[in-house]
Amino acid sequence: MVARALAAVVAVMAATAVVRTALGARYIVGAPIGSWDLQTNYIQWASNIEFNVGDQLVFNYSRVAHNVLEVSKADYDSCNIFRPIATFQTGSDTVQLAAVGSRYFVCGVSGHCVAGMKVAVQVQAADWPDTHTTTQCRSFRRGRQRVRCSAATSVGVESLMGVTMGSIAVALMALY
Ligand SMILES: [Cu+2]
Repeated sequence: MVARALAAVVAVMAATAVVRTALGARYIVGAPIGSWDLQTNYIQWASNIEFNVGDQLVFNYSRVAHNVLEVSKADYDSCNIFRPIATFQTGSDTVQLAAVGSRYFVCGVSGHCVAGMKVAVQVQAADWPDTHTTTQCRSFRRGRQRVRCSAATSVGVESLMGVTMGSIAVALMALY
């Protein structure tokens, strides 16, 4: 019975880990005070957020008034809008932050970048613990059914699962 319960827990935790790796945070550029416009201070906006790999930027704006160009650092600094790395112009554009490093975006409408419509984000490695002491549990029967747990150190996303499973197993142990 405990083994079946643990198997269910393992399945649930595995599913959760996949979802959490696939879905990062979603940041609407300029929100909550502003959006992608000529009024928002994007240096201030970005300074309040820690961007991680797997997160998304969403640019919401009027497509008749603005657009979004991803540019190099040099073109971001000089507001050169003539050699974009990527162009977005739907009015609601999602940009994946898929790798560690800096990303630079400007509005490509003449004069808007110079007026401050530019945002730079520094993307860091996702917040997974690199190493973690995890607890592994197995059920066994000696007189009555119990769960035995042992500690181990492991690496990566699985370690987070291990910690959560361990704490749930401890909670299960308390039931027996
Ligand atoms: Cu603009």
